[in-house]
Amino acid sequence: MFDNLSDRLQKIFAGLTGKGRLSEADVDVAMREIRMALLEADVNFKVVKEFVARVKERAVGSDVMNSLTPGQQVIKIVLDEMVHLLGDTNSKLALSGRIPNVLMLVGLQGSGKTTATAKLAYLMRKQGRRPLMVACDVHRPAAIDQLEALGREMDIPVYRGEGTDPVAIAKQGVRAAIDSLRDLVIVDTAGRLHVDEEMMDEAAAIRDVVKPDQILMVVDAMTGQDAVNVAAAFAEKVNFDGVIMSKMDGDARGGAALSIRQVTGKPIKFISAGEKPEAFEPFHPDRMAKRILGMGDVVSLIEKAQEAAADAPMDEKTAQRLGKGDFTLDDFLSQISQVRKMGGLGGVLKSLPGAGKLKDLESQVDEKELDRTEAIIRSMTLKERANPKVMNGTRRERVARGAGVHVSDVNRLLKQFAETRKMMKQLKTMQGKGKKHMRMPGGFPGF
Ligand SMILES: Nc1nc2c(ncn2[C@@H]2O[C@H](COP(=O)(O)OP(=O)(O)OP(=O)(O)O)[C@@H](O)[C@H]2O)c(=O)[nH]1
Ligand SMILES: [Mg+2]
Repeated sequence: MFDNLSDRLQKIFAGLTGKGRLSEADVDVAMREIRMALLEADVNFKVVKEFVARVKERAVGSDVMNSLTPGQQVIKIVLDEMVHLLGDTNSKLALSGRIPNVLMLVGLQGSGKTTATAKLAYLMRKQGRRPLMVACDVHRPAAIDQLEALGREMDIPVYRGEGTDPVAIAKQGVRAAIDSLRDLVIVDTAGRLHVDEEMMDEAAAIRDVVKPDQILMVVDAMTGQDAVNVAAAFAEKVNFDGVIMSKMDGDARGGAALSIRQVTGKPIKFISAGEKPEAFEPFHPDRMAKRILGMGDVVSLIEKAQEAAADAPMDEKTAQRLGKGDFTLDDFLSQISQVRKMGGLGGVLKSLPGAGKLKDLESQVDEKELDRTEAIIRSMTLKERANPKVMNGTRRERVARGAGVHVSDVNRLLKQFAETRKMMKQLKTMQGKGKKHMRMPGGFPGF
């Protein structure tokens, strides 16, 4: 699911993070692309418009953090706003203390109500509840058999009642739950192809007799915008408390999931993604946003970078020195410890977009190299670290002995350092001549 949207967003982000610096024009281009990607994913037009406006406002006005590149900063803002779009907090089911609690599922025909009734019962039983499912879909006799079959499979009882009055069946169902010491009733209702008066009235009548703790609207994620319109109609007529997004395993473009909260004001509470009873889980906006951004753990990397920066804020003098492209082996050392705080090189690499697709990433990353580099720098005196030019043959041998490495390792590090420093200086000179850009944080090439 969301594959297309994820791919598009990842490409946009790759363009951003690939740049050392971002101009306002870069941000504009990225915003336009994000807007297109969301519209093509069938996200509601108004929702997209507001989303892009908020991201842009924050991206342009934000204070750039030392440890984040401007590209990462924009991604972080997009993530925050996407979490907001999806509903901010985890939407736990609020159940009262009464026994039995009653949940009622509504939705269009084929949206996945009966399947979700069974999966929800299964999940609640895992949480220690004793559910009874009540089959109130009298319009399609096969629907009751379907629920019974699911109940047998999971070993959860189903109440099917007598007659053809769904309101009476619902009422008897709650009674049956009390008699058989069940503490949770889940009512499956009938769907229609379109929202119509009769269907709404029936749902409202069932609601009025069973007084559910929560009415959950089942929405087929694959139907996109239509689903959102249907939900809006339900919200007005029957009202409901939350949404179960079904068929998230299909090729849902994401439009329904991303729009429904903003359009109806109702949170997504569960997502259903497959035929198996286990394929049903509480909805976490933050996890979903990260999944949509398709960035592995890049987000947690950004969060760690923020923490690391908060731990070791750069002092003004260092910032100025680095701003001139002038840095020492001690700076190198502190950069290494930042990388370590972020889970080492392997952690950093694995978190980068697309890195998940690389095989044997682990073996390509030499964590030991970091250890060696750190040991070498620590074996040098402060004077040597500040001015590596004094490192003659004897000093190099002494440092190699101290760090437990070969002299060739010391030579390589010093050479690498000299090159990096030269490159930094060149970069800074070029920057000085270039036009004015958004401020960007320092950061060493090679890390
Ligand atoms: N792949 C997939 N299929 C699902 C999911 N949920 C439901 N389905 C399928 O969608 C079809 C309709 O599901 P039902 O649970 O019968 O839908 P309903 O809303 O009860 O339908 P009516 O009772 O006719 O209104 C069935 O074939 C289900 O197997 C899901 O999360 N993923
Ligand atoms: Mg059904």
